[in-house]
Amino acid sequence: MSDKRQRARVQGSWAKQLPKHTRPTGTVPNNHQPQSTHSAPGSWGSGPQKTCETFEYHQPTKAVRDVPAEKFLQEHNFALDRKAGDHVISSGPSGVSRLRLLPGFLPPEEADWMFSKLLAELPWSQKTNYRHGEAYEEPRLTCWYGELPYTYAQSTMAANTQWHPLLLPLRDAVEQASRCTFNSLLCNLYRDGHDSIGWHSDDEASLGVKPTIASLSLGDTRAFSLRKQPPPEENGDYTYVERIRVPLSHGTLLLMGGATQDDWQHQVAKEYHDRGPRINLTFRTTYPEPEGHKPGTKLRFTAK
Ligand SMILES: O=C(O)CCC(=O)C(=O)O
Repeated sequence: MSDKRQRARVQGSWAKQLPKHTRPTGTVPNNHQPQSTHSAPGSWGSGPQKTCETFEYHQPTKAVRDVPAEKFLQEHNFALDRKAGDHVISSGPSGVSRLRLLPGFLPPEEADWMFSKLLAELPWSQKTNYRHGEAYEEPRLTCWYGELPYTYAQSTMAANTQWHPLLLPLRDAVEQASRCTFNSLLCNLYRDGHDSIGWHSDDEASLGVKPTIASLSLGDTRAFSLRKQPPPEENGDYTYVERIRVPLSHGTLLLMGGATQDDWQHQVAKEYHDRGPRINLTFRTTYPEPEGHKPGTKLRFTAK
């Protein structure tokens, strides 16, 4: 076998020849020790030996920061401030951010029946969005109800006043529980664990200031994650921000209110094990876009 072919077999044809003298990564040469010029990397005893190298500990120049542990918000988890299901997740200059979790808002049998009807009967379709001028298909199906169109990610869902008859009593029940009124509904269908929604805030100007969003989950449980907006000095780096995870199960209602859309982002990430379909109904209130306003303009920039 030619020398070249043999090397390809042993290393993989993409492998580059190693430079003759490489220093194993992570070794910190002691400045006071002369370096041996006879080093033989990879040798365990035969051939010319290195003089003994020592390691010096250098204090990191930047303070080491801990990444805060993710908090879990569950029915039985009262670690966060709790008052009748209310969790204050932050309070700052933009106000208090609140979540309210109502597991079993729909009893299981009603939720089962509702889920199959909505899965079969809502006009689900896949929306095309734009980011930096490039089109991409949303990794989920959606449909929209409301007297006004809804624009996000540079693509508009047309106004649709033909509410499915099941959705109107459901809206009444959600309004009663939240003591808010909602004139619109964005429905999301996650067909399996590969469907998702990326980090974003529901902060389009058309949703108004400090909106309350009511989100009802049906079908398989998915993890709903929140992360805090970093302070300006972090230049958009989310490494050290607070994070919260809320498993949203069949029949659970989650209310997001106060400054949550100003100070936090949320997502439902892809999962790499089997997940069945899940429907999420997010009741909102929409307002006409302000005059001269580009539809879909965000109060703060985030991509959906
Ligand atoms: O599916 C969910 O729970 C979240 C949906 C969502 O974030 C949205 O519609 O803006």
